Amino acid sequence: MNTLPLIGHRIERYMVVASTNDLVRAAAEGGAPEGLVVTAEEQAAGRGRLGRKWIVPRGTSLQLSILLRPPLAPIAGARVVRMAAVAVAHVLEQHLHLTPVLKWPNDVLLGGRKCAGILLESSLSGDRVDYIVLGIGLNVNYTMRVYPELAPRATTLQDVVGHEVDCAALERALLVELNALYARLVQGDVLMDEYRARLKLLGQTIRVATATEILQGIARDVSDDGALILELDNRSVKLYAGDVTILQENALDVS
Ligand code: BT5
Repeated sequence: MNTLPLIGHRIERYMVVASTNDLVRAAAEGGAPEGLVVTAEEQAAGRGRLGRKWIVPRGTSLQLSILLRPPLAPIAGARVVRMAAVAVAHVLEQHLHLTPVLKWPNDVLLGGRKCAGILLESSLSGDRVDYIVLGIGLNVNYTMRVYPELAPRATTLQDVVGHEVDCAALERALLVELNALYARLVQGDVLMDEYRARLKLLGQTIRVATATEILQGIARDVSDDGALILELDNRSVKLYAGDVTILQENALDVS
């Protein structure tokens, strides 16, 4: 029986797809209502940001996409990413008693390694969001040793807890959590407290590679609209996208 109120009121499950985000996008274009969830055991062309690949062995993990039509301005996209990161973190904390850390803009880390990634793709009409496709990948029941090239910076729940985890229960908990957080989000709660509390970056000396430049400075904050506020020698900049490397952990500032 399906008792999920909005997100997950309808769940379509596939064995193999190119990308779950593509199926949700097609459904959205066809007028599907928000809350549709598409899951896959395997993605032949799972993707990350900027054309990067998301690679997971078949049948081991959570790979799902969600259709949302938030009554919010386009800037709200960053809030939806934040919501997803916080939701994954809550589930790992509450169900597995782990201590995840969030890395701006879209990663969930365990022991300094990425265990989950979030991909948001949106369609805008005028100054409103038409739809958002929220893709979430969480590495569950395999060992990252199968991907030596990823292993230095990536991990799985099995690697962290030392045994297999109930993937279906995890998915269920994630959808329940997303429903609760989404309800708050559309009522105007930007979920900053939960996000900041888990954001390792603040106060650290970091390097950020954006599409056009590489900047080095101290991560001061993240704004409501999702920008990283980076303090350079003589000014601050707001960055909306980029890849972060922590250069130095400044103990005094660790939150
Ligand atoms: C992300 O991109 O982290 C977004 C991942 C979103 C995946 C979900 S699964 C369901 C939905 N359908 C899709 O097609 N995608 C979404 P980004 O921050 O760009 O990170 C991508 C980078 O992470 C790659 O270039 C690799 O270095 C690394 N990577 C690839 N697979 C990984 C994995 N399973 N675990 C950790 N890191 C991985």
